[in-house]
Amino acid sequence: SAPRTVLLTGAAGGVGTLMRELLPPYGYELRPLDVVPVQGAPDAIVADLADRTALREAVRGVDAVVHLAGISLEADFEKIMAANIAGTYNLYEAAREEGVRRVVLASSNHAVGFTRRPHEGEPLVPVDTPHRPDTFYGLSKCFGEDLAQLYWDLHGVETVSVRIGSCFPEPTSVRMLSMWLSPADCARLLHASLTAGSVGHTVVYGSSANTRAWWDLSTARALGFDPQDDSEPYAEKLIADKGLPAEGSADDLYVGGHFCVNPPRWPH
Ligand code: 15L
Repeated sequence: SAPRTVLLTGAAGGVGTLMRELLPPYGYELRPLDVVPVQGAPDAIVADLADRTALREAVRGVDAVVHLAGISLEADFEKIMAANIAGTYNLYEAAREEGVRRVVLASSNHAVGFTRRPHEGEPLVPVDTPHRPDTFYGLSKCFGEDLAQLYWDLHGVETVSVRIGSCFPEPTSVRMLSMWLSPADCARLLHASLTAGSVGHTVVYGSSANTRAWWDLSTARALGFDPQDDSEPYAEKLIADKGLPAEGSADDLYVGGHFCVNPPRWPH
């Protein structure tokens, strides 16, 4: 039966805040969790991913987990290890112990960030391209995907790993014309990931139906995802304002763009 009660980790973050608005209309009852208090959600669980007792309580009785929590940019390895590597392990252990059947995992384009980006006429990047992280952050997403595979093979916990492109209200760079996942399409993709029949461990790219897409969306579409947005209406102005990436620059060469040479740093 379709999942109804869903633990949403990282509920105070960028994507989490958008999804708290956009997922309930699909019929979900969200149980928000974050390491900081969640604005406008006084009942949200405030817990660190290091707190295994709290995580076990948090997953108890939910039908599925949408795991967005963790550090979302590059940081010192120790911080990435605690939040994204050990934290994701702790969450999966809690899910296994409490019999949660499915996790939707926020992976990232940065798990394959050093992959060459296709130019016009070249084939799209397939989901089975080898892991090629561009940062410790991207490496932690590779770990999450492999952990998900292990928990499926060993324990029968299902996961859809979503390699999210750039999920913001609007694209704000030329690179995002290719990577943009509109918030509405993100909700569509999470809904498809939560409701599709047997998924085992499935990896999908998360972007809208962008004219300039680099991704192969076929595995996402196979789950029932039908993206409705396209960044193209933003293209003319963004290109006029910022210019196309210089030939041979990171944005020109790699999926991960500037993360490959000058990754933005987590503030804390
Ligand atoms: C990510 O994985 C980051 O979490 C997000 O902040 C964006 O920078 C995005 O990738 C991106 O590549 O645009």
